[in-house]
Amino acid sequence: MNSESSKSQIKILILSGPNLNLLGERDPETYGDQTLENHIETAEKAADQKGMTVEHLQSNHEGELVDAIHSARERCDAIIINPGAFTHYAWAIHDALQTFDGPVIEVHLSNPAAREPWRHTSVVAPVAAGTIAGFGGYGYQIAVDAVSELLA
Ligand code: CA2
Repeated sequence: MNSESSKSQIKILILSGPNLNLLGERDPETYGDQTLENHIETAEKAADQKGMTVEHLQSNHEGELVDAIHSARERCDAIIINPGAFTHYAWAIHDALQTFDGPVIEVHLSNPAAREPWRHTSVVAPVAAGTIAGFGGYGYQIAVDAVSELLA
């Protein structure tokens, strides 16, 4: 039973960009040993505790993520997005997110600011309410809590 039934209709779209489907298989020193499914379960549990629901799409294709953002305009209240490497150059994702009325939370497992210089720029950050980076899968829980606060 949800603890805050008044929020039962809030739906969060979680988007995962390219290569995140490989989590748990490679690079555990950078991205941890959890799978993407584990992270989505974390988000689902956090959302359920707040009376919210989650849907998730992972795609390696920029246009598919853009289409999902367009579709969310009619159906979802917030977007949590880890755009993967699209973070750093995908202006079509920036533009699509700008058309979305609800809060957008940018999540990164690693801390791109502490990595190679080309990761220091995010084209998503200017259209996000905020960015959570460097906390691994815990970032998804923080992001769900942030959505709850922003929509309260
Ligand atoms: O830290 C993050 O969450 C990133 O969004 C991950 C992206 C990277 O390009 C961003 O700069 C920061 C890369 C995702 C690739 O995921 C992999 C997972 C397993 C093995 C290899 C790559």
